[in-house]
Amino acid sequence: MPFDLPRHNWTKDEIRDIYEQPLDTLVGQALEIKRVNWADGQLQKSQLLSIKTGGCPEDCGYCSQSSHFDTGLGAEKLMPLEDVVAAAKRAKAGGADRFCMGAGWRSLKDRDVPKVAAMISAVKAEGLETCVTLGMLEDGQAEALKEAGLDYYNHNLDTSPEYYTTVVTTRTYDDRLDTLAKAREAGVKLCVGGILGMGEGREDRIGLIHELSKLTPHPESVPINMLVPIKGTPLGESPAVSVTEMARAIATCRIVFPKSWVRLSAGREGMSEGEQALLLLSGANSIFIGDRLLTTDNPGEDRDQALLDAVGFEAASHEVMEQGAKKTLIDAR
Ligand code: SAM
Ligand code: DTB
Ligand code: SF4
Repeated sequence: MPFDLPRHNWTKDEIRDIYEQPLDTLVGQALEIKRVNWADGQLQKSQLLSIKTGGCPEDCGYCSQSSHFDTGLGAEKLMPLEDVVAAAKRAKAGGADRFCMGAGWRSLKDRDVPKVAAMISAVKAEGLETCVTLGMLEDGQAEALKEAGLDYYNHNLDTSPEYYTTVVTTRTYDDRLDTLAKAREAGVKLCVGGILGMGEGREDRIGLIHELSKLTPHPESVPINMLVPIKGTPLGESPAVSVTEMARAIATCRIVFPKSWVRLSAGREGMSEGEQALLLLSGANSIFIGDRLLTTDNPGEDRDQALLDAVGFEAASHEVMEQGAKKTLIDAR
C-alpha cells in the first residue's frame, strides 16, 4: 500500500479522495492497513464512568450535561474514590482493559487534581489502562495526572473547525488544541476524535479527519461517536447520520491513523448487530462496554457477546494488541 505508515502531510483533497471511494474499495484498503498493523479478530474493551455528572457551564449543543439546556439531568458532586474503585473492579471483572473517567467540567480545577490523581492511581492499580476526560487543562495539571499513572487524555475536536462554532460557542477550536498540546507535553497519550450526526456535512467529517492528521505525532486513540440525540439540547432532534457514513469515517481513520486505536464509541445502542458488525469490519478495534456510556445507554453484556460471537472477534488487552502494531511490514505479509 502506498500509505501504510503514519503521515502528517495529508492534504484535505487526499483524505476526501479516500473517504469518497466506493465502499468496497475503501473498506478493503482499511482492512489491508489494519492487517499490517494489528492482528485480525481482536478488539479492546473499554469502559466509561461519569465521575462528576451535570451542571457544566459549556454549551456543547450535543451534551446532556450542559447547564444551558433542560435535559432533565441534575448536577452531582464528584464521586467518592471508593465508588470509582468499585466501578473499576466491576469493569475489569466484566472484561474491560481500559477505564475512562469523564467529568462534566469546563476545565479541571487545581483543587480537584489530587482527588482525580488518586482515582487514576487506584484504577491503574486494578490493572486497567487509564484515560480521563476532564475539560480544559492548565499548566502543570497534566504532569500531575501523568505522575499518578494516567495513560490517555481524551479531548475531542468533535467536527471541522468551520462547523465547530455552530455546535459550541463557549470555547474555541484553538482552546481544544491548546489543552491537547499540554497533555502531550506532559507525556500523556492523546485520545481525540469526534461526533457524526450533528447536522454537519461530509466535508466537515473530512475536515475533522484532516485536522486530526495534522497532530504530530498522531493521537494514539481516535474515538468516532455517532450522536446520541439528547432531548432538550439544540441537537436533540437531529436526523440520524447513516451507518455507511460512519463506516466511511472509521475506514478513513484506519487508513490515515494506521497505528492508532480507532474506537467505535457512542451510538451503538441504536444500531442493529449487523450495523455494528459493518463498523467493526471497517477497521475499528475498540468498543465501550457496559450498559451506560457517561449519561446514556449502551448495549450491555449480552448484546455485546452476541456481536463478538457473530463477527468471531475476541477481547484482547492493549499489551497483546499493541504487539501487533509493532510488526514490521515484512512480518505481516
Ligand atoms: N467535559 C469534558 C469535555 O467536553 O471534554 C469531558 C466530557 S464530554 C461528555 C466527552 C466527549 O463526549 C465530548 O467531547 C463529545 O465528543 C462526547 N459526547 C458528549 N455527548 C455526546 C452525545 N450526546 N453523543 C455522542 N458523543 C457525545
Ligand atoms: C468519546 O469520544 N466518547 C465517549 C468518551 N470519548 C468520553 C463519551 C461518549 C458520551 C456519550 C454521551 C453520554 O453518555 O453522555
Ligand atoms: Fe461540558 Fe463536556 Fe458536556 Fe461540553 S461536552 S457540556 S464541556 S461535559
